[in-house]
Amino acid sequence: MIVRNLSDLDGTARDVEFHTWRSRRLVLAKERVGFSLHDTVIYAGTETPMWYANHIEAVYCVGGEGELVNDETGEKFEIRDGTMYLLDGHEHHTVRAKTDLRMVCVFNPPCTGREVHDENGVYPLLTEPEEDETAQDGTTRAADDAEVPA
Ligand code: 9YT
Repeated sequence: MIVRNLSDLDGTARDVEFHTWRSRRLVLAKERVGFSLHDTVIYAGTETPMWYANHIEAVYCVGGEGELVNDETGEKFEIRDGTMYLLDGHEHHTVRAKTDLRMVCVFNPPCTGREVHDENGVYPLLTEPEEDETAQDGTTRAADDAEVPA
C-alpha cells in the first residue's frame, strides 16, 4: 500500500511546473499499476493546447472555471467543479482557464514523469525499465524501504 499527501510532493521531482500549469504526480509508471494520477492546476487567464497522441486521459475538475475546446471539431465545453472529460480519441484540445482550474487527471498508459510536451504539445510514450531504480523524488514505497516485520 502506498499513502501520500499532495503536500508530500511539493518541491520533489513529482512536482512539475510549466508556463501555464503546475502538476503533482501522485502515481507514476514506477508504481507499476497501469495508470498515473496527477493533480494539475491550470493557471487563471491561460490557454494550454494539448495533444496526448500516445495516452488516454481522463480529467476531472474539482475546482475553478474554464473552457475546453475540441480543436478538431471546434466544439466548446464549460469546465467547472464536477466536469469530467475523457480524451478517448487522442483529440487535440485546448483548455482555457478563467480562474485557476484544479484538475485530477488519470493517464493510461501511465506517465513516467519524464515526459515534456514537444513542439506539437505531445507527450512521448515512455516506459520504466524492468529494474526500477530507487525513487529519487523524496517519496518512498513503504514496502521497499521498511524492515519486514517478523
Ligand atoms: C489537465 C491536464 O491535461 N493535465 C495533464 C497532466 C499534466 N500536464 C502533467 O502532469 O504533466
